[in-house]
Amino acid sequence: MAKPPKVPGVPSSTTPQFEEPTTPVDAPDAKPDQSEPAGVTATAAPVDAERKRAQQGQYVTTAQGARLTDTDHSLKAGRRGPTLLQDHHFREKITHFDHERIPERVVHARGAAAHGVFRANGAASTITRAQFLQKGVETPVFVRFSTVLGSRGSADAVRDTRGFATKFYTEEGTYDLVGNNIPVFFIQDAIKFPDVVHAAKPHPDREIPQAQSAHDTFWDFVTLHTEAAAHTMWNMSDRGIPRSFRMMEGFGVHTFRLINADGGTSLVKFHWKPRLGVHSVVWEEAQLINGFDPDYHRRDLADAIESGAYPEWDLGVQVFPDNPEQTFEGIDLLDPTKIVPEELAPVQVIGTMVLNANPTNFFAETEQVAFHPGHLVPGIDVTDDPLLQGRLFSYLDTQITRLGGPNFAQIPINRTHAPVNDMLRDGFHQHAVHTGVAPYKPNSLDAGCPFAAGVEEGAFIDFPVELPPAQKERAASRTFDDHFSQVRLFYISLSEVEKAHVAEAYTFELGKCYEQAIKERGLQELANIDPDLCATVAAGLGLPVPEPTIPLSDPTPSPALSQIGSTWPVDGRIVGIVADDSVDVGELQAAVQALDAAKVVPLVIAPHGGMLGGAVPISRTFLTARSVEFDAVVLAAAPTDPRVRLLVDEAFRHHKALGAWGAGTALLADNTAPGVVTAGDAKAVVEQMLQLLGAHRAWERGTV
Ligand code: HDE
Repeated sequence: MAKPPKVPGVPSSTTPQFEEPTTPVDAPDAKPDQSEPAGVTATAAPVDAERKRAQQGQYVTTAQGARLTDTDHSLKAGRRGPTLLQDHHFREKITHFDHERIPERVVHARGAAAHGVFRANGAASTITRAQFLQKGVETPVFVRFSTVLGSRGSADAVRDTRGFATKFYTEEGTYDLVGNNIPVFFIQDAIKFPDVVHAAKPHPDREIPQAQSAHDTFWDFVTLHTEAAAHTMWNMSDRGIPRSFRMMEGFGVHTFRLINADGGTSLVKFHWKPRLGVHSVVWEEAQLINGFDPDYHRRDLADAIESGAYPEWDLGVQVFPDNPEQTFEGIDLLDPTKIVPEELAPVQVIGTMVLNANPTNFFAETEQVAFHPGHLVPGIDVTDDPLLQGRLFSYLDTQITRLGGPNFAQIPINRTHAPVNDMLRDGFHQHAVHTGVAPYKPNSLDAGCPFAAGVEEGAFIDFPVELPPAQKERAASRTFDDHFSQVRLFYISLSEVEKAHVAEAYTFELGKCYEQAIKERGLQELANIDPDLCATVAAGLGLPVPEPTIPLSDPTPSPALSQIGSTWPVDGRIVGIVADDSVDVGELQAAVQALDAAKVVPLVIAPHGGMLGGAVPISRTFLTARSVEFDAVVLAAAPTDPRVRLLVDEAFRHHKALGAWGAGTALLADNTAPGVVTAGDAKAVVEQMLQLLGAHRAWERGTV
């Protein structure tokens, strides 16, 4: 056969272009900005040697384990001929690829997760017999944070509620606390969930806007259902745009019933309190982040954990007597649009969670994890909140489609750490090889097993709640009728800065609606919450201010609802240091070391990549840096590049701490403004910057 003519530039397929590696190597070391800050002690070994292996072995094989000699060429009838049907490797590889995606979650599709451990302090032992809440017990956990509205590939820093779902792998079975970062919900009955989600998701004709609430159908729904006013107000507040998953509170939302060893019960609401405080970005910053780093929250969580800055939360409960009315101080505990102010019922800490390991594989763990509010353990039970009751059906149902059948509990991330002896059999993706012949009860063939357990054997007992006489009806409790007083309570509890953010958010979102009637209904709702807020938004929209249609309530403010006004640890915060080849490298190193020592991540920004003075690694260039990546900016030089000016202006506008020494001070237009510091040397600047960072932002600057 004649040799094919040589086409210039096209290598022969048999000539290797480079030597392929033939022995497995360890994963590369952490990147400079992910290395462990000095002073942080690892509480668990997150990545063992085995997990560091990029693959499972040395040679590539088929799914059946046959070693392959080539995975780059399909089997063809001649080099230029058609591909043969007999090429099993080709068909296996492509068929598997064709089926790599599973349906995304209908809500909460975009998320990020981490492993960790929960340690109980024993404070709950008088109110619950749950084994994992007894003093000193440590329980492995897996936590998934999420946005609600966006698709899997949507941006992180959108205005939305965040999911905060925790799987406790307890010895008595898996307990899931499937909560949000907002303690109230849009609706009071689960039957409306498809409606609110249809309204909030992208419009069905063009499928826009993605991951946004600033559109007509969302505002149409929430203004027609006044019960949504509370959740909407929380979304319009800074809670809707968190700085980090690590800086969010979590709430169980519903009231749960705890049962102690003596059979005594109490009603509780669960709270996760972040050790780093609750912090948010500002709206303009959020919008920029979504362009410059759509993976902002996912990256932040993974980087913090990889660097050893493990996030921690205290788990707390508000405890209420289990009275027949299920109310506390007049607040209906079964109404998921209501909170109980912490000043009325303090949050009592019952344990602490630390997240100390990133998932090894996103799909296997974060995507396939399946939570369910009905995954309960002895000592924790549900209440009759109609929203929770509906959820108890939905989560099991949804996994059957999403995870391809009824055996999703056998997927590694979903496997309980307790022994399983169910009588569930067969079905798609059955991994268990069940023994025995009698998966039914009672039986006389498998030695009578399994037997039912009693309380002494640690059985889960549905608490025998007594129900008042009732008739079947499709109706809500009359005590669910007050839709406004707590919305006002939330608003008046905020600081002036936070109130201004709320007004801006309503003005932005209603301003994005096309329908005049929807804007007017939005204003009418605000008139029933707070006249000043209503007037500010109306002025922004250029519309008349409506009169309230109900008497305004006069609630006592709850200071716990405001998220500013204190100082918090700065672990894992990111400080950008602007430098160039003119800087004193010794001073620059001093700044880097001082930040490192404070568990803060210093990122040097320079005109070019590589090193400065042969000693300081450059993490970002003027091309790759944008202000939104940094919690604070320090200037060690004053480059004339306009992108540096923009960096400083944006950081200033977003209330971030700014500092400078030496030549860098030339870039600070006003070094007397709040949150702006200058000093003679790097160490002194860093010291003051750390103080400012502890307060999160210099809110008193009074800019946008
Ligand atoms: Fe969910 N919710 N939800 N939800 N929810 C889901 O379950 C649902 C509600 C929450 O990271 C779905 O596995 C109904 C409140 C989180 O995997 C679905 C109602 C709260 C997550 C579902 C609610 C939540 C979900 C979609 C009644 C806070 C993500 C995929 C109105 C307390 C979990 C899935 C994860 C996910 C139904 C309301 C939290 C469809 C019917 C209230 C954190 O089953």
